[in-house]
Order: sequence, then structure tokens, then C-alpha cells
Amino acid sequence: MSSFPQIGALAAQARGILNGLGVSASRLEGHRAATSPLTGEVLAHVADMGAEEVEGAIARAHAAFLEWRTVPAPRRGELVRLFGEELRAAKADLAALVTIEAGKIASEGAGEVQEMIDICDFATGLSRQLHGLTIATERPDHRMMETWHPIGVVGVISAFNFPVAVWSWNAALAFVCGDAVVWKPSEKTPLTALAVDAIFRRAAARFGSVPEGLSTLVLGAREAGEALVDDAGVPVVSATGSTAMGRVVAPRVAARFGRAILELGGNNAAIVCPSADLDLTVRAVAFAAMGTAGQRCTTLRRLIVHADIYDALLPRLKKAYGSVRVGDPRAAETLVGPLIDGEAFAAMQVALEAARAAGGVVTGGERVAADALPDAFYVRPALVEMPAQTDTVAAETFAPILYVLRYSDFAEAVHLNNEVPQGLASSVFTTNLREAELFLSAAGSDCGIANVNIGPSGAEIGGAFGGEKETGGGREAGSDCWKAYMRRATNTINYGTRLPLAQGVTFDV
Ligand code: UN1
Repeated sequence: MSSFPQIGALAAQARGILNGLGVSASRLEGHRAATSPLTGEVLAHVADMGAEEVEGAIARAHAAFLEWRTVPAPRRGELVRLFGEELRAAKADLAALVTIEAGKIASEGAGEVQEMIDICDFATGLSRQLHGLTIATERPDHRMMETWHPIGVVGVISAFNFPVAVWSWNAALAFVCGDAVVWKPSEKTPLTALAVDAIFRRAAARFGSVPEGLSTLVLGAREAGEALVDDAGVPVVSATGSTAMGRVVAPRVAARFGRAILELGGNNAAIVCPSADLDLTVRAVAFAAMGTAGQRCTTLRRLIVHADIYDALLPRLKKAYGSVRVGDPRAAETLVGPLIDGEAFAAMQVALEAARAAGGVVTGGERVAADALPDAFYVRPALVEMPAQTDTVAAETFAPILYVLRYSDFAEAVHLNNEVPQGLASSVFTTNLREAELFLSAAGSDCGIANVNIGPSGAEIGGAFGGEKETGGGREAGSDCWKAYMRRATNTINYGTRLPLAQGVTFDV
């Protein structure tokens, strides 16, 4: 039996966690309500910052940067190592707060905090590896090299669905790179941001000499985000959210020649080939499509199934969809928690209606527990068999809807994978080497993430995370993503007594 939360107890629990982590009561007073998607109840109130306050925070962050950039990088890594330790100590509390404020099931809440710990470990190691190249020069008695320097204040705009981890991918790297960070979290998740800010302060206190303003949290609505986007004192803006948001952010950052790292919408597909291991495929599809109630950028939204196995796979998927537990995300048996709010529910219904009108056959998708919880939006995940890749299928709806399409030729399946405007994550399920390699090749998936025999979601932090086309082109987390948080200087040194010019130019005065 599914269980649903009772209205009334969450505010005390959230406040208890915030208090325990050291968030001062004064930060929980303001005019804007912070609510829980579990019941719709108000957890606390917070104060929004206006543009002027954000500008002040950016100025203080810049002053902190001027100090921090001269601290040796491995020493900066020590701060991030301590932050990782503090996160380990606070993991259970922060995870519980993520569940209460963002609606994630308990294991995903814990997983999100683990992702923060992992990036701290990664960044700590990286703090001794911010390498530049030495490059052969064409001139005698010369040496040419690259040096990577801290760049300045990094603005981070994050979304509700990863309310703390996305900030940490950016911040952990930025701190070891010698930058200061100003963070504008989603208006829907201010409390988890306050908690993280308090945990960071614990690490800073242990470190001892962190300049004030190195890490600043600015709570607020659009005005606060715009102040961050438009301020020339913020050379890097890392923004995660919808493609619509990215369309606003990208040109404004570009207009002042800032650097934008964009992680926007995804419309992620998986191709299921005739040779696929169906047991594994069903499990992978279930997590990727229904996990996080379909509210990951990497959520599986389109399943492209070969006609020969369609009738074997679909009943198994329908069974998984029919039996998945929807309910209180704190309960051990629950796999699907609530949608973030009523807007998300309305958008889901609009998409399902459009799919039906285009000939789609919908299983699931209905709201549950609406009588007991009128301000919370629990839905059964929807499986939608579609006759074609219609406009609705090509759009990202941030809800648990999986559109299923049929294919007969592998090239057609790859074409369908790539036909949508977004380009974040993709997968192929096959045991055929040619199909797997073709999918990963230059002529295969056009996405930033292309997987074989695992779903498109749940990426590890060690790799570069992000995607192409309307996903925005940014990369965050592992690999060499750190380079986006630094400026590169090319240095040429003449240790001789002559002055040979490049390209053989002579200029004798
Ligand atoms: C997001 O949804 O914005 O790969 C990020 C994943 C997670 C990150 C998702 N590691 O699903």
C-alpha cells in the first residue's frame, strides 16, 4: 500500500534540521513562503534580495576573490576537503531536507548529498592538478607555456530539482580554481540552500582564514537572478534550468562578454534494439523515466523500440508502471514522490492531452491523493505509446511522461534520437557491437551524454556533464570542466640575447 504524508509535521522537522545545522532564525523570516511539495504546507518564510543587495554581494565577492586568488591552489583544496567532511557529517540531515523541500525519495536525497561529497573529493585532488601545457616554440632560446589563473566571481543559478548538488559541482571547482561564488538558488528551494550555506560556514570556520564573501547565497526571484546575469563583475555565469531561461540568460551574458555555462532542457531518448537484455532494459528504463518523478534534466522521456521486440517489452513496462509506488518520498517503499507544484502538474496534463489528440495511447498520468492533499501533486507516471515523434514529444515536459515510439531500422532510430531540439543525454540498449559503436560514433547520438546499456540519467561526477543544441552547450563537474572557471594565459619567455620574431618577420631598427 502506498502511504501519503500527513499535513502539519513538516515545518517543525525542517526547522529542527535548519536549526541543528546552524541556520539562524533571522534567516527564516521574510515575506516569501517556502513550501513542501509533500503536502503543500508552508515550512518557513525567507527574505528576497533585490538587485541592489545582489550588487553589494557581488562587490564583496570580488574583494574576497582578490585575496583568495593568491592562496596556493592545494591550500584552497583544503577548504573544499573540509567542506566535504562537513557534508559527510550533515549528510542525513541535508538529505532529509532535500526530501522535504524538493520531494525526492530518501535514497535520491541521500544520493544528491553524496554527489556533493564526490565533487568535493574530486575538486580536492584537482587542486594539485590545475596544469598548463608547455608548448614547443618556433623561436630559439624561447619557452612557451600556458598558465591557468583564477577568473573572478562565478555566479551560479540553480534549479529546484537538484537544489544543492548542482551548486556544488560549480562551487567546489570554482573554490579550488581561486574564484568566489555568488549563488542564486531556485525560489522553490531556499531552505536547502540556507542549510548548505551554513554547512559551508562550518568548513570555513575550521579552515580559519576564508575571506568574507567567498561564498554568498542570494535568495530572491527574477530580479536577483537578473542582477547576477547583468553584472560585469561576474565573468562566469553558470545557469541550470529551462531552455526558456537560457534564452534570456545567454544573450545578456554575451552582451557584456561574460562566459555562460548553460545546462538547460533535455529530451533524452533510449533506443532498445532487438538484441537488448530486456531484464536490464526494463530496470534501467524504470529508474531513468520514473525516478525523481521525471524531474531530472536527464530523465528518460522518449523510448525508441525496435518493432520486433515491441510486444515483448511493452507489457513488462506497463507492469512496472502499474506497480510502482507513488507516495510519501520518506517511506522506504516509495519510488515516486510528488511533483514540485501545481504548475508542473498542469503542464503534465497539457502534454498528455496534446499526446492523446495526436493519437497517443496513455497509460497512467492521473493525480492521486488529491482529496487528502489538495495542495500536493502526486501523479502516476505516464507511459504514452505514440504513432510518431510529434511536437509534444519533441518538447521537454518536466514530469514523468515516457513517450514510446517504434522503429524498424537502426539509422531511423538514431535519426529519431537526434531529431529533437535538445541534446543532453541518450542511451542505446543492445548487445550488438556495431549498433553500440555506431551510436557512440560521430554519426551517432548528437548528445553530450551517450550511454550503452545504462539509462540516460544518474551520471557520475567524474565525467563532463551537459549537452548540445538547446541544452546550451555547457559542461560541468568532472573531466576538464575546471577550465571554464579559470582564465588561460599564454606565456612566451625569451631567455636568449637576440629577438627572433615569429613567422620569420624581420624588423631591424
Ligand atoms: C539535473 O537534472 O539538472 O545525471 C542534473 C544525473 C544527475 C544530475 C542531473 N547526476 O541525473
